[in-house]
Amino acid sequence: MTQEVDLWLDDDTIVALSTPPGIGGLAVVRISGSRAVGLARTCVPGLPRSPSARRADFVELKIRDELLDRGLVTVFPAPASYTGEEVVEISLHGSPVLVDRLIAALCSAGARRAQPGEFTLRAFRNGRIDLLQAEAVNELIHARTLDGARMAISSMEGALTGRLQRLRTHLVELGAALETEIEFGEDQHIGNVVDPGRITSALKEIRLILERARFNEVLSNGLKVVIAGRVNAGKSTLFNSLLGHDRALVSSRPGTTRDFLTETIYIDGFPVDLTDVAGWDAGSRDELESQGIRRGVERLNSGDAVLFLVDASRPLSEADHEMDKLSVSHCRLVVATKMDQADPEVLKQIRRRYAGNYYCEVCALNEPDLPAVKDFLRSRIQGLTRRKNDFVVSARQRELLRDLEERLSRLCTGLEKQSYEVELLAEELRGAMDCIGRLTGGITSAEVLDAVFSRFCIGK
Ligand SMILES: Nc1nc2c(ncn2[C@@H]2O[C@H](COP(=O)(O)OP(=O)(O)O)[C@@H](O)[C@H]2O)c(=O)[nH]1
Ligand SMILES: [Mg+2]
Repeated sequence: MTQEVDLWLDDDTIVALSTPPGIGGLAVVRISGSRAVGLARTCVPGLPRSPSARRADFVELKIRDELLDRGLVTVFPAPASYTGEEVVEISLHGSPVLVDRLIAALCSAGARRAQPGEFTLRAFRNGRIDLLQAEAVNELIHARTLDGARMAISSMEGALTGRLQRLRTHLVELGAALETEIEFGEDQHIGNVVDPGRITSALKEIRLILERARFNEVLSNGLKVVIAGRVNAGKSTLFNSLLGHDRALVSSRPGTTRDFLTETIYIDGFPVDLTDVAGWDAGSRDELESQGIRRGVERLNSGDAVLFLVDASRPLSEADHEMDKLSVSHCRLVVATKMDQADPEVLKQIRRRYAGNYYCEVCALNEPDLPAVKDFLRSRIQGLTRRKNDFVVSARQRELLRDLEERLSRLCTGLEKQSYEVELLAEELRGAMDCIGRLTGGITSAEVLDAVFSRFCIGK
C-alpha cells in the first residue's frame, strides 16, 4: 500500500496523454505539478517567460533543436486549474510516435508518467473537488447514455455533496444538543433541544437517494433483461431475433446453451443488455447445468426485467411451473413461443393461466422484429427513466448510504422513545458523521483512494 501513500504525498510533476491512445486528429498531453511550465519549456522553447493564463499559444515543439511538431500550448497557473497545481496542456497531431517522443522527452527532463486517475486524485488532494465529485468525473467519462452523462455532470457540480452537507449540518446541531444533555443531566427531553423531525426528514432524504440509485444505474448502464424459460422453449431463437443476427446456438437438442450470453441491443437509442441463460431444466442433475441455473437465478434477481418464455407447442411441464415461480415477482413479460406450431389446447391453457400478466404470442423463428417484445422493453425503460436524478451513486457510495440510513433510523427511534441512552445516540451520531466523511472523502484511507482512482483511465 506504500504506492498509494506516495501518490498521496509526492510532489512529482506528472505527465500523461489525456486523449485516447492511438491515431487521431489531435492528441493532448497534460503536465501537472510545480515544475510543469519549466518542464514544458524544455520541449517548447518559444514558451514566453510569463505565459498568459488559460490562453492557447501556437508554438513549435522541439526536442534537442529538432522540430517535432507545431501545436498549441495552454498554461493553467495554480490554483485555478483542474488539479489545483500548475498545469500545461500541449496539443499536437494525434500520432502515437510524436506523443511517445514528447512524453519521453518530458520524462527525461524530470517529469513522471501519471498513474490512472492521478490528475483527478490531485484535484481531490488539493481540495478542488471532493470524493463524490471525483467519482462523478469517472462516471461521466464512462456514461453509456446521455442521461447518465447529465447526472454525472450535475454530481460533479456538487448536487450530492450539497445534500450531504445539509445533512451534516443537522447532525452537528444534534451532536451539540446531545452533549448538552450528557453534561446537564436527564431532566429535559432531548426532543426539546433538537427537532427530531429534522432527523426524520434527513432519513427520508437518504432513502430517496438510495431508491433513486437504482434508477440511476439503469439510466447510466442501460436495462438488464434476462430471457428465462425451460429448455427448448425457444430462448436462444428469440435472443437471436432480437439481436438481428445469430449469436446463440440454437438446437432442438435440449440444453445447448450452457452458460450466459449477453449482448446489447438499442431501443430508441437506449442500451438493453439481453442475457440468454443456460438450460433452466430444474430436474437436471448435470453439474455444469445446475451451476448455470444458479447463476441464472442470480442474474434474474439482479436484472430489471424478465422475458419468460412458454412453449405453446408442448404441454406445460413441471419445469414451466418452476420457472414461473422464479420469475413471478419480477417485472416480466410472458411470451408464448412457437405460435406456428401451437397446440390449441396448450395455448388455451397458457392464455387462461397468464391472464392479467404482460403477455404476448410470437413465432421468433419467422418474426424477425418481435414488436410486442420490444414494446414491453420500451415501456419498462420509460417507467424506470421517467424520474430523473441530479446525481450518480457508485457502489461504494451506496454501501455507505445504506450504513448511514441504518444509523439515522436507529437515531430516529432513539429520539422518539422516551427512554434512551444518550451515549448510545451519540455513538450512532458519530457513526453517521463518519459515513458522511467517508462519502465526501473528508475521512479516507489509502485503500479507498486506490479503489476509487484505479478505475480511472490514465490521463484523467
Ligand atoms: N416451429 C418453431 N420452432 C421454434 C421456434 N422458436 C424456436 N424453435 C425451435 O425450438 C428448438 C429450441 O430452440 P432454442 O432457441 O434453442 O431453445 P432454448 O433451449 O430455449 O434456447 C429449436 O429447434 C428451434 O429451431 C418457433 O417460433 N417456431
Ligand atoms: Mg438456448
